Amino acid sequence: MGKYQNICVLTGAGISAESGIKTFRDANGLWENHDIMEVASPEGYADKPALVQRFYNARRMQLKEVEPNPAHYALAKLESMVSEFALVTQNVDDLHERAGCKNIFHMHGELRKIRHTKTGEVKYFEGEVSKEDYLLWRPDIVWFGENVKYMEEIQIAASKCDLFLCIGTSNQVYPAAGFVQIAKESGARCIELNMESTALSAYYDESHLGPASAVVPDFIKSLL
Ligand code: BJW
Repeated sequence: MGKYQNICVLTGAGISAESGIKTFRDANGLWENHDIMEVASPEGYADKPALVQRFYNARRMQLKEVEPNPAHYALAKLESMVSEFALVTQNVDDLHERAGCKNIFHMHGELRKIRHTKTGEVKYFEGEVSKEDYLLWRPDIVWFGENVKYMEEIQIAASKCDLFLCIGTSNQVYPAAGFVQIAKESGARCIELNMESTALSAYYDESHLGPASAVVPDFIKSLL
C-alpha cells in the first residue's frame, strides 16, 4: 500500500469508547467507582478476591452487549492491504478480533480468558467465575506490577515497522507508552490518533485529534 508496507499499531481504551466500553482515565472512566489498585493489582486480588472477580465478571458479560466500531473495522481493512501488520492492544476486550484483525497481541491479557492460580493453565471462558472458583481461577489480565505479555514480539514489530500508529491511549502506562521510542529510533514515522493531546504528543511526528470512529477511518483512507 504505497508508502508503507510494515505497520505497527498500538491501541488503548479510547478506540473502544464509542463501542460503549468505558476508558480508564476519562471523567466517566471505569476507575471512578473503584480504587485502581483494588481491582487491578495482585495485592488487591489477594485482599478482596470476591470484589475483583465480580468486577471482571461484569466486564466479561458486558462484552456480549458491545460491537466493534468503524475504527476497529478500518484497522482490519488496513491489515488486509499491507504485507506486514501487527496490532498491539492494551485492551482486554475482543473488538479487534471481532472486526476481523488477525495479528493481534493482547499485551494486558484478555477478558475472555482465565488462568489457574496454581497450575498456570489458561482457558477461554465466557461466563461468570463462580464463588467456589474465586481463588482458583483468576482473570488472565495483566495487573500493575506484573509482566506484560508478548514483549519480545512487540519489540520486534515496533523496531521493524515503517509506520507506527498510536490510537486512543493516554500514554500513561508503561511499557506500552515507550513503544513509540523503539519505533522512532528505528526510523518509523510515528502518528498519534486520539481524542486529545497526551503527555507524549510532542514526541510524535503528527497528531490527529478527534473521536476514533471518525479520525481512524479518515486517516486510513488518506493512506490508500
Ligand atoms: C479517545 C476516545 C475516543 C477517549 N476516540 N480517543 C513508574 C514509572 C514508570 C513505570 C512504572 C512506575 N511504577 C510502576 C510502573 C510500571 C507500571 C506503570 O506504567 N505504572 C504507571 C501508572 C506509572 N506498569 C506496569 O506495572 C506494567 N507492568 C510492568 O511494567 O512490569 C514490569 C514492572 C513491574 C513493576 C514495577 C516496574 C516495572 C503492567 C501494566 C498493566 C496495566 N493494566 C491496566 C489494567 C488492566 C486490567 C483491566 O483492564 O481491568 O491496563 S491499567 C489500565 O491502563 C489498563 C489499560 O490497558 C492501561 C492503559 O490505559 P489506556 O488504554 O491508555 O486508557 P486511558 O483511559 O488512560 O486513556 C484513554 C485515552 O483515549 C485518553 O487519552 C482519551 O482522551 C482517549 N479517548 N475517548 C479517541 N472516542
